[in-house]
Amino acid sequence: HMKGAIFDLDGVIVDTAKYHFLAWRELAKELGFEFTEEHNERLKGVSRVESLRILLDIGGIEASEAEQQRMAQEKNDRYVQFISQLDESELLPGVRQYLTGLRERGVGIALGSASKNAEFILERLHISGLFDAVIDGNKVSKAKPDPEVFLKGCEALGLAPSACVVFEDAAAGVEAGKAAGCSVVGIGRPDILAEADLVVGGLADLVE
Ligand code: B16
Ligand code: MG
Repeated sequence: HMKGAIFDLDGVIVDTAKYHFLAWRELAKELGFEFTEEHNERLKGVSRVESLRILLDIGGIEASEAEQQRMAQEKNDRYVQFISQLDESELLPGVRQYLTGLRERGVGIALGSASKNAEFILERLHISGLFDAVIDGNKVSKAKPDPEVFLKGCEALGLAPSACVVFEDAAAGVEAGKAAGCSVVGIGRPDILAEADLVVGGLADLVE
């Protein structure tokens, strides 16, 4: 019986991956190499600094700590420009209906995202009010697949992990949810999310 629900952001609530991609691709272009959508798959659910490390590795580029900080900042500035344009129309199908239904049933709702821009994105999408707690990249020190983000989500909801369900689109996130002791619903491809207890195409599939 589900008492709490913890949602990943990118890929579950909204497709921000396309904006991360555009911002990273611009940076790669400046550095003199092409960054493809296939490369971008490797960055999903991964933190900003780790994403940069992967990108530099793809480009075969070495950069000092200070240069890396500048690059991450530059990428984020571009990304923030894109997400400043977000509105409700970019909510993935079924999100508002599913979360509203959970609230009506008294289920606690939390966000569990790696993004440091999560609060801003929820505001842009006009869904901040649907969340009882927001655990994001500013509140965790260990990235998924470490369970920290979801353990903190359960704690913020005042619930045991066994009473909570995690909704995730990335393999590392599914792993993190299981490691926290939660049930996990995978959003996306069953072959990639094999560890999940259930896999659906999107939250729309769960709306009654
Ligand atoms: P930021 P999630 C993740 O969001 C994205 O999937 C990943 O591509 C991004 O690098 C990460 O957030 C950090 O985002 O640069 O905004 O702090 O899937 O954990 O909601
Ligand atoms: Mg995600």
